[in-house]
Amino acid sequence: MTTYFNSRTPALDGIYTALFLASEKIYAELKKGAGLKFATSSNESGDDQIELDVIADEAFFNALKTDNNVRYVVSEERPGLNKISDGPYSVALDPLDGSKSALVGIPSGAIFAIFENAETDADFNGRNIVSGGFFVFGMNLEAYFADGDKVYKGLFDGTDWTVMPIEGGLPSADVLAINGQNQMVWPEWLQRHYASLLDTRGGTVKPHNMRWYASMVSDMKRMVLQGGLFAYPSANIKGYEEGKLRLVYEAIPMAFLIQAMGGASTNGEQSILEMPVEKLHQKTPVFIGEKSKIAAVEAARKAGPV
Ligand code: P6P
Repeated sequence: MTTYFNSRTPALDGIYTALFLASEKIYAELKKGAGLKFATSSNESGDDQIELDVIADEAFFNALKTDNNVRYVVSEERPGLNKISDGPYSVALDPLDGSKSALVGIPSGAIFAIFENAETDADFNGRNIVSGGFFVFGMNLEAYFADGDKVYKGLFDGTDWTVMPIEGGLPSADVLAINGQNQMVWPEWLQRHYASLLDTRGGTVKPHNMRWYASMVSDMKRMVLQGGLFAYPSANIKGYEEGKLRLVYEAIPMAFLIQAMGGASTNGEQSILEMPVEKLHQKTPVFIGEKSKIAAVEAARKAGPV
């Protein structure tokens, strides 16, 4: 079998090959227009699905279900722990993130995390993750991921993958990726911090450019290439009390990748990789980015309301 990426063990090599092959299948379907049609179903969190959501989930599941190094596959699109074998590794997938963006041509993608010796929901946490990152289904098929503490990017040229290390750590830029829609119902400390990041009247903080793709893989690809701060806070409106993004399927793999580059993450109080996992589909406030920007978020929360 082709090995697309030489990881640290042959078992992990096989899992990467399955993930890369599945991403090629999904990308081919996207190019044929599968990203443009709504499915008649919804996922485990009640989100509407487009046809590509279902295709993507099946592509990854079919690629992994014969791998006897894979113990469980868990997916944002499916309930529970899907037992594959008694192998050492489990794979968590957001098979198509930003699918609504795919409908309007913004790059979507797939987010993956590989965990060691997971047995229950609680084991899919930031201490057990050994690899994590994402594929981008955009102008090209790309991959950005951390394998242990090493970070790589991959490009598929239609036939083969070229995977190379990302050197130099996380870049720095005053860019803020956030959807300001819910700002009136964010906690007061966050409303104040958000205003300080955008203050162009010569405040203490250099004003940030705002960028928001509403596609986490696209916003995080920019983060890998330029730096900055990504935030999806909680908001006390229906359904966002704990935030919108999923801890296991989105926050942990992205935090693992950016922290491997020298960045940091927080839910406002602690690193996302230190958070206990109660339920596979639980949501969390997410702040991921440059260490100094994450420290400023936690300091603003600690300072609380003035
Ligand atoms: P909003 C896409 O639906 C997603 O899960 C992430 O990819 C993205 O960052 C976020 O939700 C966008 O949320 O509220 O801006 O549409």
